[in-house]
Amino acid sequence: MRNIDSYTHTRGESIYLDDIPVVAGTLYAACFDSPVAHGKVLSIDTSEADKSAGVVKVLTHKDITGENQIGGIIPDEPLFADHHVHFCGMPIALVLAETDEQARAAVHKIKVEIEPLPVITDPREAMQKGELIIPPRIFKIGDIDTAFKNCDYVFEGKADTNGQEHLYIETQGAYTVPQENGVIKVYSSTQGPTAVQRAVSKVTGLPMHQLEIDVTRLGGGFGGKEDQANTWAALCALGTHITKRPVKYSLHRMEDMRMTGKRHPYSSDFKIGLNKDLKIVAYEATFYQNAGAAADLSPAVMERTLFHCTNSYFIPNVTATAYCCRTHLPPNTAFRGFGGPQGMFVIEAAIAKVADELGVDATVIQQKNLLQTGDELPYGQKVVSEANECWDKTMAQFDFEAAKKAVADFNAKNKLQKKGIAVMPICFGISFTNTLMNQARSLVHVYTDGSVVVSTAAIEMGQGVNTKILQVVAQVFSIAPEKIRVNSTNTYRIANTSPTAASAAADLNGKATLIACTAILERIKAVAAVELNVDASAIELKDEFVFANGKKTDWDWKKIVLHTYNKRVSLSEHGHYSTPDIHFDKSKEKGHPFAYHVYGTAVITATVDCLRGTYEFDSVKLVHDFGTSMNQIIDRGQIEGGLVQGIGWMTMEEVVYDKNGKLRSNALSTYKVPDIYSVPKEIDVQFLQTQKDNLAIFRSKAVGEPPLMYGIGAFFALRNAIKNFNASANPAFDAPMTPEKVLMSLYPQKVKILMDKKQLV
Ligand code: MTE
Ligand code: LUZ
Ligand code: MOS
Repeated sequence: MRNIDSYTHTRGESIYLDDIPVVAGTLYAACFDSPVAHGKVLSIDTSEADKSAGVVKVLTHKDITGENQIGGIIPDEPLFADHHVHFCGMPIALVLAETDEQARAAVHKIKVEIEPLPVITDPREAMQKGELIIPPRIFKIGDIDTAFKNCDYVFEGKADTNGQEHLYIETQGAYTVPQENGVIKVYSSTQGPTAVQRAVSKVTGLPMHQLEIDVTRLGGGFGGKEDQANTWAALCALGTHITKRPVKYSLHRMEDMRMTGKRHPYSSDFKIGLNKDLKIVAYEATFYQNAGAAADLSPAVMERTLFHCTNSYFIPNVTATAYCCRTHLPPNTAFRGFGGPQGMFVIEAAIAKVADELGVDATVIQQKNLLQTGDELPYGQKVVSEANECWDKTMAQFDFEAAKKAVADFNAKNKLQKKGIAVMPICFGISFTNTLMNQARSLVHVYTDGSVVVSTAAIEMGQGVNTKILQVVAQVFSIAPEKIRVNSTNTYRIANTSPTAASAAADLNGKATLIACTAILERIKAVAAVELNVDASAIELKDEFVFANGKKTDWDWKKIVLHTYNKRVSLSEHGHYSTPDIHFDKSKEKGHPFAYHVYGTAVITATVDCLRGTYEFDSVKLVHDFGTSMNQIIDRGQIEGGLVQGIGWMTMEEVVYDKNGKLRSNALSTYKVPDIYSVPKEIDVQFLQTQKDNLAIFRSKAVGEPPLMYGIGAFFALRNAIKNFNASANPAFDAPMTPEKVLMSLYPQKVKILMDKKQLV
């Protein structure tokens, strides 16, 4: 089935936040944000702005009617700077004016005096200065000290990954409209309506029931709107609460890039030990996470790094330590993979290091250490593994040996172009690592004409979750998709929602919808059974007809639905689902936090232009574990999109903050994301259809985040191509591998000469 949004998307008729028709009297908001990363606020002068044309009010921390606090996990993040600023882009004042232009013009008239304080942008420096947001966490299995002593090979190294801008096509924003009795309706471009509701409640001082959050869809979130949509909603709602007028704020791209956090950069150290058979026996990793100026979701992201520090390998002795380091960057936040990719990059770097040192193929080491069913991960969960199935199918399906030979043949024939090939296996845990978040609700109404409306907590952000929810309804009732509408996500219909995140939205909300629909169906069947004088177990609904004992009756869907209503039997249900059997004990760092894991293996081939340092990806061929895919069109789209996003992170996307904490890559002219020309020339996605897990909806498996991690293979394919050009090259494990870095890595001797002469810095 095609994505149900494809018709309005292609016609430009889909409604995003900025498309909502504005109510008369709407005010427009614009932020004055800190130009300084760290400093003491000496004065805020809004007098000129107050007098500016069209300005109704300028808000600062003094105007907050509730608490000046939007921290989600830890209350450490003021909405407005009060006495200090902690990052460039931190809101200091909000102008409310009759038009967008007037609001933005007035922002320039605000004068703020800030006394600069020392700025930290590097997580290792933050750690040395004791700037930790939470105490370090350590995941441990076995005993590395003894294990390292008995290893035949031990290698150490450093591996760094940079941030990543979410670059959702729709920027952040909110629109708040006053209702009667002080209620505020909040339209928000958020993945987490309840997080918005809580933040607005805290900042305004209004109870949660006075706040209706409504979300039709997002033009992309990718984690960037899991927590960070709260700011704009809180700002607008405060404006509405104070002025009693609607307030709208839709960020400009540069505001969005400057003021919001990104994927966390990490700097990490590793030590890896193997025996003669190339079995990894011991692994030690230390992660320095660049959290930015406030906690935001960093502690949870850091936890997921630890959960994924061994990727899809079994390692009996592991100690992994992570530090959540406070710096003066905008608070970094969720981004597809949520810390997992950062952890997985380091183990892949460690394996590449071993390969370099021993002169063996990294793939040999990868393959020998893949997880088997029953293996225990460092956090105590024993896995049901598809790692070997995915690997073996990849090798066979794509004839890896022939591909390797083709690369070698090409390299033998070409001097200035070199190819590299790498294999990237993935293993990603599905469930929120915070167990309590693994719950969802779904509200289903069947109307007397047989049409159905369903509401859940799931936010549609392009990933197709609404289509999957609709498929659940269609399948349970056995009715046509045209009879079903998926409603907007609204906190008056569905309360206490978990964000649409952790790839679990279709699982959790799909299951809740299954429960709700099944309950209604059972009631309809009972009514039909009486009418047809058979046992309820003999009734079936199929293709919009009632079947009794396998025989089609003349009761169609519409007739039986109306009859159920006439019998005063409820055609509505509120279903609740919570993932069974998951738990995690933080005091021991052990448990069974994930419902299941998703696996896959990709082969990535790159060609490097060794004169220019530019590159192309010839192909990415992969076998992915979809469980039993519910929707192959959507799932394929998720694989392709996630993969390209991962390649972008690993290769061309370069977030640059200067040492004063100012974002230099602050627009699309200085921040390069993959476009259609940088997509691999061939992407071949093969489905490993398994049936093992029933913890996801209809035995499918979550698909949203895992494919991003195939992109890590792009880094290693490039690195291999560089080494195929210059065997003495030793490119650092420092992503992204931009063309500049490739060029420098190709000619280390020349770079050294230039550096010595100070012609290159
Ligand atoms: N796909 C699109 N098109 N747009 C998005 O914003 N977000 C990703 C992924 N795929 C995203 C996307 C992220 S970060 C997550 S967690 C999942 O979708 C969330 O949706 P799901 O739980 O329904 O998979
Ligand atoms: N958000 C969250 C997430 O709060 N907990 C998680 O485990 C998670 N995982 C991935 C993405 N977002
Ligand atoms: Mo996705 S990072 O869980 O929003």
